[in-house]
Amino acid sequence: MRVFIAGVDGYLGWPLAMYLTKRGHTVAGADNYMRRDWVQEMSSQSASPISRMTDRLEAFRDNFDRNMRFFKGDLTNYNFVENAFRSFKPDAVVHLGEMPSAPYSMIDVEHTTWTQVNNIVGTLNILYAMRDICPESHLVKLGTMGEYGTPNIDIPEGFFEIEYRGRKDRLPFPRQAGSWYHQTKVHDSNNVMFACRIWGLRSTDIMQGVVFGTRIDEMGDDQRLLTRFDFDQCFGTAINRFCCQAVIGEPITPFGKGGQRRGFLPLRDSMQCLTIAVENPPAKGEYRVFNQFQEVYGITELAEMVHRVAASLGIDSEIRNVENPRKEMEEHYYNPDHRHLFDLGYEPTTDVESEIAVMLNDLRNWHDRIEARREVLMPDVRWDGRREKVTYIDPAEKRGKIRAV
Ligand code: USQ
Repeated sequence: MRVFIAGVDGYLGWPLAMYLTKRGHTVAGADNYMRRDWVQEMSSQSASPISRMTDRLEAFRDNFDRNMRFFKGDLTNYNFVENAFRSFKPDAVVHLGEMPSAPYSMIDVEHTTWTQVNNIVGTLNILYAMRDICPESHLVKLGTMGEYGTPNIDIPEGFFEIEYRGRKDRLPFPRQAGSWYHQTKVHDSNNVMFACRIWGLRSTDIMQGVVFGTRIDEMGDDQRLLTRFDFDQCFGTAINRFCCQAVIGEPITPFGKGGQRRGFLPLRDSMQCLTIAVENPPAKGEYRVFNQFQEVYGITELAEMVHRVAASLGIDSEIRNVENPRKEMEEHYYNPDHRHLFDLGYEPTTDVESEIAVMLNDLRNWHDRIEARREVLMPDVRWDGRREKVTYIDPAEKRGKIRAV
């Protein structure tokens, strides 16, 4: 298949290009390197030393014996998207090209409005270009489990049967996102669903959980193929940050009570799941939703797991809860379905504990790069609009709170 990856320079996009190529697909990618700029704006850098795109493409050729076509440009520019699709003629478009950080979107009005315009306009441009240039192609759109929020009932995969005043229907499950960023994914979902209905496009909307991990096997030992790995408050996800904290001897920081539950997925399994979606397109006009995660864990459980695995590798770490800069439920019910991908053959390749060991070993090699930006670990972007570093919760208070969970 000819697969176009929007956002090919990112944490998921770059490894996905390799993973798909290894499976015989022809891959092209687009990016405008914004992720590199955002992380720099946070005064941070990738823990893994990533290469420039020209070096990445050369390494790609050396390792896979094929060229990957690369289009540099901005998805909010319709002409760019149209020309890229005309020239590459994709069978599938994997859309990873959005601003992915909840805290970044909460900084101030400029960051909020920019995030909303960037994400929503980029997706609309892709939908229009698909309609006009490749209407038979399949859009694999990266959404987020965060679209659903944390309702006090089970979460189905996108739709549920509901009976109301004696009548029944199959309707989209309510979305209650927790940040302006997560809201952009909700708006995208509505727009993609509408485009499938009116234009007969086909799409898989992926509600992905929190991804973690430093590598996939396809990278081999070639350092030029490394994907990025962020640990700052905006672009680092929970376990990734916890591992970096452990490696440089900073406390591991569950926010608030640490009873938040989320679906988690190793990077390797994210690649496998996105590929399953690409290789099993829905029918024309169909809009389907996959909940994409391996297992649900509580944040404290994960912090304890990182602490335990680190100890087994001779790394001494401590867990210290900090004030929660977000407005979110810190104890809640969470039981999302995730059957579709398993039905299509998803087989988890690793368990969280083993993957954490792999990560810690990699991160030890990049110790100095994390150490050099140690100050970016403590968050100061708060959901109430204040920009003020959080502080550690008093240990006695913390113990009381954890017992209550
Ligand atoms: N958290 C901590 N301590 C930290 C960092 C995070 O306790 O140092 C907590 C947060 O409060 C939250 C949970 O961990 O309850 C997850 O936070 P996160 O920063 O790992 O993930 P999130 O902001 O939800 O966003 C990430 C990706 C985003 C994706 C989302 C999937 O950045 O692109 O959409 O995961 S999900 O979480 O299912 O919405």
